[in-house]
Amino acid sequence: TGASVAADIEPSKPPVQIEHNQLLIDGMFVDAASGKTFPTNDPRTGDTIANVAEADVEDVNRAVRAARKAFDEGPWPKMTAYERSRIILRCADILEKHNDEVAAIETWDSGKPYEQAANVEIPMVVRLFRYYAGWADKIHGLTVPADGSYHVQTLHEPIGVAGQIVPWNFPLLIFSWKVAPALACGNTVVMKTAEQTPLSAIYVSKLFLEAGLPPGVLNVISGFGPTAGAALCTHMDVDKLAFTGSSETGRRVLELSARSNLKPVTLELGGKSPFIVCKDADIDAAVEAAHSALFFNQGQCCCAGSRTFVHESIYDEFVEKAKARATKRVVGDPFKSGVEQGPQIDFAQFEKILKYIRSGIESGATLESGGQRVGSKGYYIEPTVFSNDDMLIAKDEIFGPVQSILKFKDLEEVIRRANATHYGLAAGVYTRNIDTANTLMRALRVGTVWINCYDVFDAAIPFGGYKMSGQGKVRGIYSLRSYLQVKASVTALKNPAW
Ligand code: TXE
Repeated sequence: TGASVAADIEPSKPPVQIEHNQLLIDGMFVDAASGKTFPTNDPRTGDTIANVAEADVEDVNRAVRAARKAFDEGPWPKMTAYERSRIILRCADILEKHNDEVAAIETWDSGKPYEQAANVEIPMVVRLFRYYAGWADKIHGLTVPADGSYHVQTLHEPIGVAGQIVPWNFPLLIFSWKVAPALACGNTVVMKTAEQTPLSAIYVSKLFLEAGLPPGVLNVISGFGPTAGAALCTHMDVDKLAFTGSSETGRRVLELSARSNLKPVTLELGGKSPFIVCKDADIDAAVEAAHSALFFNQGQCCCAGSRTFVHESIYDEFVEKAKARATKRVVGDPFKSGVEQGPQIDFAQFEKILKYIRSGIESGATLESGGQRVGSKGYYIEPTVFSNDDMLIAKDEIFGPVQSILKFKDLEEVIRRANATHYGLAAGVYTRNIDTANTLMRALRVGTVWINCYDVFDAAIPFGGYKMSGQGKVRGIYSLRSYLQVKASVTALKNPAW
């Protein structure tokens, strides 16, 4: 067992300095009203990178006031859509210029491979802002042919102040999924970052101010869920909430909305996504895709392909190859070139994952490879593969580098088992048969089906869960819907003949 790792991973010095650690409220960087700070840690060592301002109710109130003012008095929703579009494009341009620094901050704070942050994630954030900048001046309503002597039209208007709460697995990417469509539609934003990863959003919000984003339009606060997060959810002046995180906290966010002003809520929650390998699949391609579907980002993906279903006729060969691939996975300091897997985000996640691994072993699943921590420092875990398991580890969201490979006999059975979960975020299908692909694509109750590919993310492709994986969509045209109100305007006609 074991991955290709150095026994102890010496952390390299990150190629960036942390200069910003405050809250952005009304275009100014300020300390928390209480003066409190909290440490954000380096997952490679557990050491503190920086102390950042800890927002609480009073800071949320200040941020919402600023966002409210920028919405009600302008300039944001009042300027022309074209001007808004140009400012958002300038934000994308300035971010692109600082790609490598932002990627380094992201890696330092989250433990994800620097090459992944610098070559994939930050460029995707830039692309996303450009995509939504393009929408800003293409949002318009309809004229409606109603009965009677009336002129009827619909106006698509921004909702107002959007409260947004993001997790730590893709700190800036998920920030962009929420901030970009909200701004494009003319809303103003109060964004609460995850307590594990506050640094990249603070840095980027500074860049956005330089790009000309007016004060109050985007306010960024760092702090904890039950304090700052809950204050945002219950605020009577917040008009809309968007949340990404665990299903449990998503439920809490809905409750808090219900108890306050019934603000509409979009949720992007957890998953236990099936990855189905049919008997006629290209096995080597499927092994590689299933591997990366699960292990990408240290297994910390809401859409991780965490139940690998393989047809019985190719099961043994698949397991052997999946195990060989996992054993070759390069685990190490995420700043080092060629490293595929860094540490898990924090001690709590690290412990949770090791507990699930122990539970897999105890409940009789076959441990094919991995299963241990790596080194003695930080939160590194071996890429772990289980076979013959239909236990707890194949049901709960583990959110770590643990692949469960399950055996199936026929399509009907795999459809039933794939759908037998409260989650419904995504699915992968590997087959060379178009009919099999179509059957699975239509039968799976999930928000995204990837056929002979996985984790294809694009600014234009909508993403969001069925069932308890969420409500509403991020990205693409569908996300605009959750940031717009529809007003019907009915005017009586004086002279119906015309
Ligand atoms: O999530 P939380 P945690 C899953 C994954 C992981 C588990 C726990 O299985 O192991 O969730 O992670 C804020 N009111 N996912 O504890 O609590 C919090 O501050 C308002 C899946 O980190 O959901 C943070 O900003 N906000 C997931 C955000 O919610 C509250 C990504 C997410 O934290 C709050 C992350 C409250 N009462 C974890 N409590 C995905 N879908 O990708 C917390 N928060």
